[in-house]
Amino acid sequence: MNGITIALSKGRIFEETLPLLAAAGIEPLENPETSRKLIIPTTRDDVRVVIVRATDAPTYVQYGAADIGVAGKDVLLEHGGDGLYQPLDLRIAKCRMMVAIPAGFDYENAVRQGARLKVATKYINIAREHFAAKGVHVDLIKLYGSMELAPLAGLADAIVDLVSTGSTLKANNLVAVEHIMDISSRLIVNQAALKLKREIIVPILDAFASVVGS
Ligand code: PRT
Ligand code: MG
Repeated sequence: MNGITIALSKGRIFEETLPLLAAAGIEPLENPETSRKLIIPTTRDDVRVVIVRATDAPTYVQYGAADIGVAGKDVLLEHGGDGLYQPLDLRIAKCRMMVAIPAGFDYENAVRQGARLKVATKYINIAREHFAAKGVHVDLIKLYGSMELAPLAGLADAIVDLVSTGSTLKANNLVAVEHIMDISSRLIVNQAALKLKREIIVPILDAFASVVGS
């Protein structure tokens, strides 16, 4: 196609990207929360939005199936970022990557004793680096969701997960014990598309940058 395709996941990323799109004169013509359409036209003939799983956005942009997209830093660190230009921190969908444990588990002591901990997470790369940097021995257990259940069900001693309000941890009697990093979402751009479709992509990038400020 002649125009460009933007990969977005529904939910917080879609919602929080809307004001940025608006600054570039782009308004999606359907709401992905209520529509089942996965390809959404916009008020601009030369721009369409594809709705992808949050973890798939980098893959669509990497292979050029989408020209630009939005992805969390968590997702980008796990993906590796191959073939992606990441020009802008959009400062949206903010949260923190944390280590959390069941209330009452003496994590500090276990670490001090050199115990081998079982840690459940969707974020294997981030967790591996974090514990390696601390010199803590861990067995990582890959999960695809509901990490909070793992310690309660006896699958793991600790989890590595995203926390925003903290209410999910609290509701499951878990406490955050380590802050690994702050997370926000970034604009990702296919490197070939940036060259071939410069005249469309660069003004959108500038419009986003003007909203985000510096
Ligand atoms: O939900 P789904 O399985 O479809 O996919 P997803 O979770 O990958 O997508 P989505 O839309 O939920 O998340 C997209 C991006 O939003 C993530 O990649 C993060 O960069 C960012 N983000 C910001 C968050 C959160 N805040 C967040 N709170 N992603 C997930 N959560 C989850 C967290 O994993 C935990 O289960 O919310 C729960 C904790 O929330 P609080 O408010 O109770 O602390
Ligand atoms: Mg989610």
